[in-house]
Amino acid sequence: MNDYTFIQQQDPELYATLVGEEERERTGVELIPSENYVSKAVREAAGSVFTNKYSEGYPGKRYYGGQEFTDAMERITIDRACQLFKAKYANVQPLGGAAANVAMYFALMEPGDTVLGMDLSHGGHLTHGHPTTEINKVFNFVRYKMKDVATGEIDYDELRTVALEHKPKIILAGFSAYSRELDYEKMKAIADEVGAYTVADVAHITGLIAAGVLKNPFDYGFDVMTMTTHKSLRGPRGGMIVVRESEELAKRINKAVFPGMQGGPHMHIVAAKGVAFKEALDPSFRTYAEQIVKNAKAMEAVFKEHDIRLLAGGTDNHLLLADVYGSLGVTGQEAESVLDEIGITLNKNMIADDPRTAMDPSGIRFGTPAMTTRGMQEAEATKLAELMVTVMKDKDNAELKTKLRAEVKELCEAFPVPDSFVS
Ligand code: DSN
Repeated sequence: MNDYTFIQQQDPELYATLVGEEERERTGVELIPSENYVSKAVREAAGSVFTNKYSEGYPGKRYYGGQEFTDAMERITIDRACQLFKAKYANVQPLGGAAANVAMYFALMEPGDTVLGMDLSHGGHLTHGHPTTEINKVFNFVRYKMKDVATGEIDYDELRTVALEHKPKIILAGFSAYSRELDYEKMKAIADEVGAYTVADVAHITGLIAAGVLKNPFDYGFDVMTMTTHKSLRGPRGGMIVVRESEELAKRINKAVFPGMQGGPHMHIVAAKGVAFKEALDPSFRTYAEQIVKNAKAMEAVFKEHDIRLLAGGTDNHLLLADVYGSLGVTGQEAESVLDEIGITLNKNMIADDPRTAMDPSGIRFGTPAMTTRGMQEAEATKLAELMVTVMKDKDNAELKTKLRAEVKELCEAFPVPDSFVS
């Protein structure tokens, strides 16, 4: 069953952890909205000989020799990235989403300049300037929020007022715990009014944008998108920056990534990105992305039936945020733990204006990219949501948990993770 013959022989200690993780992923349902299962082809590329190579620079302009195949491979990956996101330029070297955002900030701004981004407590991300981050010492971050937590509508009037007052260099759209579409057109109009760049951090919704299921910020004139490649896009763990059309911005971004922030790019991961992008360009990927949203809607329906408060009133994308403490008296940590016990993995999460703490908040965040990769559809999404609600309502019932654990295992056996996604 395993691909780890050599590790098994030479390193039994580490091998045991790989076997454990294989088993965990095989027998449990992954509902962390930022996780997914990649194809065997992506894993082959990620474990390939490109890991041996130093390739500082960009195709045709490297600092070391021996780049015939790395150049060809990176060019293929860049071309595919541009096709997926309707971009003219792409930098496929950022090591992750945080690295991509930091490089983007330095490319577009001078220290002390201002970014207007979504408040973390309303769904934004740490790298959008949370006070605990290093980047917060370099740039000035001001924030926008939802106007109405019940609908998720962003307060665009307030966003404009803050923009006029603080004159940000960047208006940053994007989130890691928000379930509605954004009005990119309005944000772009406000950015034009104050002379700001428009950047969308689309890390969570990359796959949905690439498939055309959610709006592409570039269709509304946004300048840049930053992202990760391992979430709904179903690629290897890594980051990327794409530029709609400005060569000047693309050059500044390339300089900021290397030599500005990073050393040798991880060429095995760049190759794996290329493989994943080809999969995402296949027409079957659109069907997958549509199903992600249908499955999230099916889960939404169950939570609503049980009167469990959903932040933003529901979802337009792949994720949901539920106020389990307010609705069921179960904390986010308790919910995460009890769901873990029955083989459903998700994460506790702060909700907007949460009275509790980050380590034991009021909410849970869950989503459908990974379960949809296994071929699960609305019936399975509904069943999973019902299992979740049942166990959260009776979290100390050991007999019930044993029964539900068996049901989750059975579901997983019926929907194994496929090796390949292209026919
Ligand atoms: N850690 C990722 C997430 O789960 O949303 C983003 O940073």
